[in-house]
Amino acid sequence: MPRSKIKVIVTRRLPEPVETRMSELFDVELNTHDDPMTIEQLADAATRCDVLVPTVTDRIDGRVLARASDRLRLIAQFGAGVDNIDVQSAVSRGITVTNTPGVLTEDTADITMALILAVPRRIVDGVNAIQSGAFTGWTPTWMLGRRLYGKRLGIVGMGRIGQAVARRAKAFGLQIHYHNRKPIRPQAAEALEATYWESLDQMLARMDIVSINCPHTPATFHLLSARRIKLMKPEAYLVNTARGEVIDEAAMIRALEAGDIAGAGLDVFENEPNLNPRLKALHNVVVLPHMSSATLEGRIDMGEKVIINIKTFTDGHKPPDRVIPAML
Ligand code: 8YV
Repeated sequence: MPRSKIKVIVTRRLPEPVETRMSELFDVELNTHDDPMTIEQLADAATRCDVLVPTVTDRIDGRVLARASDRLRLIAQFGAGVDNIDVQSAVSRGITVTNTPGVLTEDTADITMALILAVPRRIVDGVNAIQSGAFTGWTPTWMLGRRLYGKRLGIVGMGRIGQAVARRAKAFGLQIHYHNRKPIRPQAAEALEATYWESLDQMLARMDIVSINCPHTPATFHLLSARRIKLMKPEAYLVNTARGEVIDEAAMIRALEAGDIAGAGLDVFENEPNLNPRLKALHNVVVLPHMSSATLEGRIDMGEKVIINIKTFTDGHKPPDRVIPAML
């Protein structure tokens, strides 16, 4: 691919240094208004570029890919998760897909830990009490939450982010348990004093806090099903900074309303950006607007990764962050 002719379409606004660098390197079309693209606009973009740079808000499904021209060779996702892209269908059309793993690990783990703290320790309740004027003085029985120290944290998905959560949680005195497709390296497990559960069901039944840190794939859709949520202890908390689709949201809301679980800290939802209003009404739930990886540094690093993936690909090499369908 001759470099001067590489046409790149970016679907959303990216941090200024990233857009500037892309403009220097490629014939780039930016979305200066930052309006999410419709299916029609995405399909049109797929006919006009060599490289498409989408984000989580763009659904690159079979319909869009069916209309892509042969010119489209690379989809360089700005994001770690690729569940918005039909990767199988892209790859079968000879389109390479890349993502940006690794650079949002620590930021995402920070917000996960913040939610693990916020829900049992009622941090948002406390802020609300101040703002509504309900704080009329300290009493021994007011604002009681639940202690973290010594409790069991069950991490579902012990990849980079899961392990980064585990490192933080261990420092807070939580006992680390995890469920994963396979156990992590023995040295890593030893350092974290982490217990591997082959059976997710058995782990869920014994945890005080469950944190979802696995990607959303066909295999993890509603992994926390109504049946599995029922296995959790009534005093357990659920935290999700991965993807809303990993939890059966309706079943989780029912469990929260019925007191079958004690609370939830959620950064992601099944039908973003639409939030089920019942979630907002629950006092034992802290909701955030999909912001776990939202740091300036992280977004710039993500942009760097996208640029490296595009450059290596267009220079005729395998880009470092290729997404292989068999790995999903
Ligand atoms: C990103 C995310 O902001 O990268 C991911 O998988 O969930 C987010 O934190 C978003 O995906 C950008 O596309």
